Amino acid sequence: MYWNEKVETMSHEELIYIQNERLKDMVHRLYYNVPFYRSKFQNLGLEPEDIKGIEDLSKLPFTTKQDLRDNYPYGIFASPLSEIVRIHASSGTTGKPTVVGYTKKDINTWSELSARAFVAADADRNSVIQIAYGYGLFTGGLGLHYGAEKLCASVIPISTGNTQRQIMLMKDLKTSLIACTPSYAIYLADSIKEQGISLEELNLKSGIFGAEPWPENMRKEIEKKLNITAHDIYGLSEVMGPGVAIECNYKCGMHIWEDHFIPEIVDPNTLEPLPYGTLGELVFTTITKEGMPLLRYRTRDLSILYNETCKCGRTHIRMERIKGRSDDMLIIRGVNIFPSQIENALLEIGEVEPHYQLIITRDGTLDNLEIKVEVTEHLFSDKISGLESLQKNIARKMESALQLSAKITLVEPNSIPRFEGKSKRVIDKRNI
Ligand code: DLL
Repeated sequence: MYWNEKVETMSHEELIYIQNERLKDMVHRLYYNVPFYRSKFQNLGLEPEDIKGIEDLSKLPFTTKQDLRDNYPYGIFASPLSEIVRIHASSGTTGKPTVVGYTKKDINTWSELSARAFVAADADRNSVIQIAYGYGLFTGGLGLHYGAEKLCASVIPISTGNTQRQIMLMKDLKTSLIACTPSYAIYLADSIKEQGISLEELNLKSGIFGAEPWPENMRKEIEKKLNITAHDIYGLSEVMGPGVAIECNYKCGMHIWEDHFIPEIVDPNTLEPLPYGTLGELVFTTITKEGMPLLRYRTRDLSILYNETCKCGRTHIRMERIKGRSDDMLIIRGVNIFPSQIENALLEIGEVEPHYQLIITRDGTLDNLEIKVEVTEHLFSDKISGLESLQKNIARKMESALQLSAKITLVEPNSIPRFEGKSKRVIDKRNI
């Protein structure tokens, strides 16, 4: 089943034709509307007319998260604010978030792509879809919500948290598709079992899970524990949020909607494009977005592209599940965290050394973050009450900087092991 059969199964030649035309339009639009891109072009001695189609893609400049940060908040927008109807934000590398804006047309496209994702996961207008991704600045909730409504399914916009209520509504309202992070899916499954609810009492058939990495054995576990078929869904706020790519029932990679995005795999060190079938960094060029189109956006996600046609009939290229990152971003309980955000927050607090260590563990299915922080010599010899209030202060600041609660452990000066002068910042014990 398809949501948009004509587009989802169109021939490679047709797709390439569409990409060529859209790319040329996009390049013109960015050159004339976004000073940031115009100066990038000028620095490369590139004119919009030099781009005749996707064979010229590698001539185009890359865009990085740092570029978004340097142009915070609206510098990369290609539409005036009067045309922007929605703003989302994701973690930046330091204090400020990465801001993205969508026009009415962008929201329509996003809804179309989310609807395609739901249908790929066997949903239709008779489905009851429980969206347990966060609604808010995070793109998961609202992004999928609009797609589910477009499909005319019945949507339960429950957002995250309150597992008791999630389970009660799932049972009473006969949810047939659940959308949440894979780790929460396992937590839900375990909680359902603990409550003595049998799977026969539920109407669950499938789920779409993403926003964080999850290995194949986790899919098996979710499918078994919930008796559903589990689909991987990928996306990122900068490009479009969920709806960039989804697995079909053959689960041999996620189809990237190539009528809207041109993917590439590049070597993260040399930035040279790599052939299909090779592991490298995923890069996206958006070819229809109006609000904040991006040329060759470096996702920092490591994956592989496969261009052989899939048995499902969809012709759009497939990406392998995310294999890791080419930077130090961590995803903890579905929240993206950069160690530099923690460093920044600590520097603002003072009284502590900028030496810290992040210890991430998985307790059953949920992630825990412990931040060990070295305090100054002077403070360490201070009264216990002083240390306690510092610890509380750090915990509060971290929660507001990261949008995630962390256990704060204050440690003696010089107690975090140093390697070549630097402390080992991250100890990830989750094994994913
Ligand atoms: O996580 C969008 C999303 C929402 C995707 C709901 C899927 C479902 P950001 O918060 O901007 O957007 O985080 C994007 O999350 O660069 C990846 O590192 C990671 N990520 C997203 N989906 C997957 C996935 C949303 N299926 C960052 N597998 C991306 C592994 C994923 N990592």
